[in-house]
Amino acid sequence: MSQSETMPVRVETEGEIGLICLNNPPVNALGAALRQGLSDAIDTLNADPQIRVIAIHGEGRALSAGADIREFGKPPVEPRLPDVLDRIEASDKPVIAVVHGTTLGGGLELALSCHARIGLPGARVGLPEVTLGLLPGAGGTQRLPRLIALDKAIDIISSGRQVPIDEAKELGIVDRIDDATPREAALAGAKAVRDGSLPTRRTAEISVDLDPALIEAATERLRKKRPALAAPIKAVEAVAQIAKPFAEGLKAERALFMELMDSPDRQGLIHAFNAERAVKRIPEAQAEPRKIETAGVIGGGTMGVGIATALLQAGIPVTLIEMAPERAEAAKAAVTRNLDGAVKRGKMTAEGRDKALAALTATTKLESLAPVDLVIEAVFEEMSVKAEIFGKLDRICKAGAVLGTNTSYLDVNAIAEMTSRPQDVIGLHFFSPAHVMRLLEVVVADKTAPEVVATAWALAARMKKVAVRSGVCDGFIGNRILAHYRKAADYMLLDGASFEQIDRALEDFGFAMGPFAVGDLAGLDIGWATRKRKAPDRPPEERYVTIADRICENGWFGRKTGRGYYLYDDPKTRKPNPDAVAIVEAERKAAGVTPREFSDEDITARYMTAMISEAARVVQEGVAQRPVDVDAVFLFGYGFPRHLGGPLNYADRIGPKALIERIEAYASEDAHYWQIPPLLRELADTGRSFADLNKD
Ligand code: 3H9
Repeated sequence: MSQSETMPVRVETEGEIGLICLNNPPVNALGAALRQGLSDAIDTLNADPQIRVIAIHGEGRALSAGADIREFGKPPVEPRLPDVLDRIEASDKPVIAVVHGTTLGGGLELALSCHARIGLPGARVGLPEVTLGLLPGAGGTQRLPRLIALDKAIDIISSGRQVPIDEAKELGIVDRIDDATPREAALAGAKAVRDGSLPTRRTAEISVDLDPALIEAATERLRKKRPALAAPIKAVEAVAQIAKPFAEGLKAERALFMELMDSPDRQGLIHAFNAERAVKRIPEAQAEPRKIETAGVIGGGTMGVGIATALLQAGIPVTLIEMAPERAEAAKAAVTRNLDGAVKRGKMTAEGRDKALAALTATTKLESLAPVDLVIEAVFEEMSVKAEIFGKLDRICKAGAVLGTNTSYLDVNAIAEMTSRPQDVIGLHFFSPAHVMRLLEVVVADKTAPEVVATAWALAARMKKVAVRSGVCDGFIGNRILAHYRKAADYMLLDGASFEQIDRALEDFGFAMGPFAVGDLAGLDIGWATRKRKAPDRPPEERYVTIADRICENGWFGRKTGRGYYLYDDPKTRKPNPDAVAIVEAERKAAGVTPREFSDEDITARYMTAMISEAARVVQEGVAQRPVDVDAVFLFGYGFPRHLGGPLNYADRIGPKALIERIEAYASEDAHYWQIPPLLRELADTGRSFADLNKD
């Protein structure tokens, strides 16, 4: 017997075996129709007197990636997943599950509710709910600790990590591993149950001892490590409910799950998950990408070395160009160090590193780039230097080669015009360190060909990076917005807040580092050079804070010089640099400012409002396609706190009306800086949100 191919659940019988196949592409998410189908299938097979064993398996990529995320935040639809899983566990006939692909969340909870589990090679299992601001809400916190050691269960549930199937077997999550197709494994497993060679049991009936010390230690560790995140701590609290009878434990888990479902962090984290996927939707998605088999990188500085490392890690041979032989050698040594680091961190095997290094050529001859499919220029950020290089590339490179520039501010249209083939030129803006940071801002110039844009997305996928489409403007999406809100921090510093307080307030808010500490880390000379470049265009009415320039004039560029805003005698500590504090005081005096107090709330409100204001302009001008593209840039390139979902997702929490009120209040101090972006006004007038714009 077989049902329609389009049903999310198919039932088949073979003699005494009933097979239930989940078929809900792309990842067998456990949406309402699938839950109903699964529940009906269990009932049907239980009622069939011929059937003795039931086996559940999945079609496609995995058994199931869990609950359907798209249903979250909407009114619940029956049957609820926990009820369906209880029904499976209570089945009179033994039910087994075959775990293949990446089986996560509710998908693993489904397997845990079965009476035995078979894993396939290459499968991974996990309960990633905490990464979405939730906890396993369909029995995962009650069943996993019954099946495996409590400390291991706490680790898996509170970290959300994916467990390779061999480890899952060792821990006892699956009973055996079978090298077969999911359907074959389901049939073989069911036969083994029938023959008695695969024992079955109900997980809920396994007795368990709670060790409160493990719960306390895990809670304490999570409080220290990630104080801003509620979900992992609540997940451990749910695990502690195993001390109660199973049904009561499930009830308590449900209550904690629903509490998290209502939290704004859950909404922010799921937005972040969706943002990574939404940025793939670009107008050029249908264009055929060009083949990239070899690449050239021009420039052996930090960026060039990072980009070369990332390309090599993606399996693309690289020719790296430097000006002098010793600089080419130094660049090669730096790539080697990066790859060694990747081996150390378990990101790459030693053989992989050797293969990558064999695919690297470092040379001074630009002509070596004649045969490559892609060039990424990463030289000094100066238009005349870039212009010369692109003129040469135009003469050297083969027809159809993609010519990328890693500029972080300069006009990609102007760079493209240095060649006779502007259609092949594109901005590929990596973030430092380029082999670690996930963001790739792809700057599409006026004449960039659609297939060149599509090539950038294909390349990003190979490099496991998140590509975001940006139009041309000074600084593109990220650095343009940064340049604006960074000024808000400088204004607060001049007006009376200390750089230490500003950093701490923003770190408490959720940023990994405050703006002054970030400046010290990145090198204060970088911002200094940009300010000097932009000085001629600075409007006379703009307030200009000179503190950073004074610090740089002393040769204090941050960590690399041992001092900046902070002192770095001991690399682990950060103490305010008393000379920087003196400069702040002197500049306040020189500007005639009487310092005033700022509360931490005021600091974050001003900083975030400035960020949102410029982000709204970037969306309105079409530099970013949608608000979600801005969010992705900040989540994957600027360390924006993931649970806050990105600047414009966070803006919806505050609302356009409240943001406008803030700007109006701040404008009484500085009407040039604090202007209401027209898009914000439009949203306030029409009652719409940035989330609505993402759907347009
Ligand atoms: C949960 O289970 C709660 C329960 O404890 C309790 C309930 C009561 N739902 O990532 P990809 C879509 S919470 C809906 O590009 P990959 C995804 O958006 C859930 N859709 O592929 C994309 O759509 P599009 C716990 C989902 O191979 C498409 O599938 N589970 C879901 O790189 C392909 O995805 C998780 O947190 C979903 N659950 O990676 C797992 N999952 O094509 C979340 C994916 O329109 N998922 N989609 O852009 C993942 O981590 C990855 O998607 C996975 C595949 C590793 C599975």
